[in-house]
Amino acid sequence: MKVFMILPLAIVVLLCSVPATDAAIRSYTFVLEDTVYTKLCENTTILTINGQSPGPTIVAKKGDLVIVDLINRANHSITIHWHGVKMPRYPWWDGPEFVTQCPIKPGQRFKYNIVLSDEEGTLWWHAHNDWSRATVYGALVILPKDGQSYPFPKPADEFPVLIGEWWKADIQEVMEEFLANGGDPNNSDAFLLNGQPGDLYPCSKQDTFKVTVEFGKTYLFRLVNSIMNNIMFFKIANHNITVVGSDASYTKPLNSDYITISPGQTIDFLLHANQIPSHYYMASRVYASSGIFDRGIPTGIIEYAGNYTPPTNLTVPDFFEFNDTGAAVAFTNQLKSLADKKHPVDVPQTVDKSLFFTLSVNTRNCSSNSSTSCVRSEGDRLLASVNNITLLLPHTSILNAYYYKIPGVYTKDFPESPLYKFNYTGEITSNLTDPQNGTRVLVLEHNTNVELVFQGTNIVGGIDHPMHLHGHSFYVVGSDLGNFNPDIHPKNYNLKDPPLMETIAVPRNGWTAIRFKANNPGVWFMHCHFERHVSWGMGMTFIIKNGKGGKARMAPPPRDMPKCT
Ligand SMILES: *[C@@H]1O[C@H](CO)[C@@H](O)[C@H](O)[C@H]1NC(C)=O
Ligand SMILES: *[C@@H]1O[C@H](CO)[C@@H](O)[C@H](O)[C@H]1NC(C)=O
Ligand SMILES: *[C@@H]1O[C@H](CO)[C@@H](O)[C@H](O)[C@H]1NC(C)=O
Ligand SMILES: *[C@@H]1O[C@H](CO)[C@@H](O)[C@H](O)[C@H]1NC(C)=O
Ligand SMILES: *[C@@H]1O[C@H](CO)[C@@H](O)[C@H](O)[C@H]1NC(C)=O
Ligand SMILES: *[C@@H]1O[C@H](CO)[C@@H](O)[C@H](O)[C@H]1NC(C)=O
Ligand SMILES: *[C@@H]1O[C@H](CO)[C@@H](O)[C@H](O)[C@H]1NC(C)=O
Ligand SMILES: *[C@@H]1O[C@H](CO)[C@@H](O)[C@H](O)[C@H]1NC(C)=O
Ligand SMILES: *[C@@H]1O[C@H](CO)[C@@H](O)[C@H](O)[C@H]1NC(C)=O
Ligand SMILES: *[C@@H]1O[C@H](CO)[C@@H](O)[C@H](O)[C@H]1NC(C)=O
Ligand SMILES: *[C@@H]1O[C@H](CO)[C@@H](O)[C@H](O)[C@H]1NC(C)=O
Ligand SMILES: CC(=O)N[C@H]1CO[C@H](CO)[C@@H](O)[C@@H]1O
Ligand SMILES: [Cu+2]
Repeated sequence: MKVFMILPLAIVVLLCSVPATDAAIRSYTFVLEDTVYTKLCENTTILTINGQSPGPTIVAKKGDLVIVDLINRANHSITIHWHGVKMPRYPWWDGPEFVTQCPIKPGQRFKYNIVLSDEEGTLWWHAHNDWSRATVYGALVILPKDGQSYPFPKPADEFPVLIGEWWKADIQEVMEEFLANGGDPNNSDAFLLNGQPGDLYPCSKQDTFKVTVEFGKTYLFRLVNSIMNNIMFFKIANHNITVVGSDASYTKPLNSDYITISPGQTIDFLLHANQIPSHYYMASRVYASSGIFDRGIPTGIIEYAGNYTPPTNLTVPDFFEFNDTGAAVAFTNQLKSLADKKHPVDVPQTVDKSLFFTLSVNTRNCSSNSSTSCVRSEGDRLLASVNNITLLLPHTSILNAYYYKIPGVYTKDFPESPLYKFNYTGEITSNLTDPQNGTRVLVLEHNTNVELVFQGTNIVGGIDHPMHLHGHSFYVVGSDLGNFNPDIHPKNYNLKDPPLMETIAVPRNGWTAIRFKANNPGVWFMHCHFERHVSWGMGMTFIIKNGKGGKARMAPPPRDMPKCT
């Protein structure tokens, strides 16, 4: 027993939870720093990992264990989430501040163990405290195991492309300001592709992101939407693309001339370099079903190799209207699991627990809070909720409170369906807009087959909500505009080849149904991946109880867990 106790934790983890014999341990050091960057003709100090934003790309193989030694040398606390990694039995390393851990303070250090299991494809990592993820993020590439290959011809090369955002202001001030004044946050000053705004923004042309391709070859692009508050369209001028994966799960090949991608989501696609050798823009633009969030088009350049005179002016691809919900939803609805012999689907065919969650942006009269001076002309402040509950995060972590049985941190009464039923997508009466608040969790038995229907509401006009679940992937079995009808819609569910995702955009004033098996014991956050919505309270927490046997029990905490005091 003593010998076992002094084994390094990583080896214990490997023994317990990484089944593959050929799995490797890979190590990275991440130093959080305050770094000055010159962009858009101005100097701005931002938080970076190893001086870079986007930070380092982590490359691993399926089933590996990746150890990230995080050293905080910045003047700001941090936590990091390994977005889409299920971390079987180890919520301790999942990252969301005050849900599964307390922040790593300046001068402190924490070793994250990224426990990979069945994920294969593209994921990413990002800060998961306050608004730090604006600049603290990077790609996580998970290759097939040795001797295995992609379910498509081997590409000539592959490139991560992260869509990001740039504020000239201090991002924490942007956050504090909108939370204090009750309005919308300030918009960023630019969108980015791999950290660069591209030719169409001032002082940016010389740094535009470029890739070189050879005519006749095929390339794999790993697209990640890392931005804070917008779903994006993405296009490559003159080219169609073939989508082959999303959220580290392969999809049936899908030919398209555009992509819709939610914050949090990843899309792997193939580009066939089959056009006249030249230079072509890859470009992205906001999709926004509510409000005007348009602020430019970030570009990168695909440069064909060879002898030709490149054009002086490249054509910017035509985009849909920024508010074209039909186009945005049509792309997402075409995604299907590969569902072949080597990549079978495992959709729960029966349901043990049916959940129905409304997603709302809310308002609250400012005069009820004398310490608030609100900027909105309506005299109210914006909030957001799931089933009419605005999440209040505690000052310790929910996981800590669960594991050490600390009373008074959370209650176990998160509603399984709305307490008050109304026409969710119809006219909204003013007595519905002010939510309740609380730190309520929903407790599930181990191995429960869950069906969860997200219903967008028309409170404050309605908007899309890219919902993200930690600790699990889920199958997206149905989605449509309007109110969900339990007598009609389940008959049309796709239980054959639905896409397996970790983030799904619930359309504006529409619904989306997902299914998953709650087989990962621990504490798992679920929230909207629009940063302003989660800051306003659009999130909730699942506690999944231990099952029978060691492999169905949550692991104890690592010894270097940051203290909550
Ligand atoms: C940015 O900072 C550098 C080094 O401090 C300085 O040389 C440069 O002039 C600054 N640029 C701008 C645009 O302020
Ligand atoms: C660190 O941050 C605090 C609070 O934001 C600030 O008061 C202090 O001046 C900062 N220190 C340095 C060295 O930047
Ligand atoms: C937000 O925008 C307003 C209006 O442009 C500006 O006055 C304010 O300083 C900005 N806030 C931050 C934190 O940059
Ligand atoms: C009142 O507003 C302040 C500032 O936004 C906030 O910190 C505080 O939690 C609010 N109090 C209540 C009771 O809502
Ligand atoms: C892209 O696909 C569409 C049909 O889906 C087709 O009409 C178009 O010609 C294709 N474009 C290229 C460049 O292959
Ligand atoms: C390139 O674009 C600029 C600005 O739109 C325009 O003035 C110029 O004539 C264009 N050149 C060519 C070769 O099209
Ligand atoms: C999109 O916005 C335009 C103008 O901004 C408006 O005319 C149009 O009705 C909107 N379309 C949808 C589908 O809301
Ligand atoms: C806010 O509350 C005050 C006091 O109860 C009331 O006079 C005012 O009409 C309310 N405002 C709104 C927008 O509901
Ligand atoms: C809900 O509201 C929508 C939009 O106003 C309306 O079309 C629909 O008939 C309403 N549904 C019910 C059941 O009242
Ligand atoms: C809100 O007001 C409407 C009438 O304006 C009423 O029918 C409804 O029951 C009220 N709902 C609640 C939750 O008080
Ligand atoms: C949310 O809860 C508040 C407080 O109980 C209530 O006034 C409001 O009508 C509820 N709204 C909805 C949409 O259920
Ligand atoms: C922090 C906060 O807003 N707490 C409120 C939560 O809701 C209850 C009931 O409406 C209020 O009493 C609290 O002040
Ligand atoms: Cu949202």
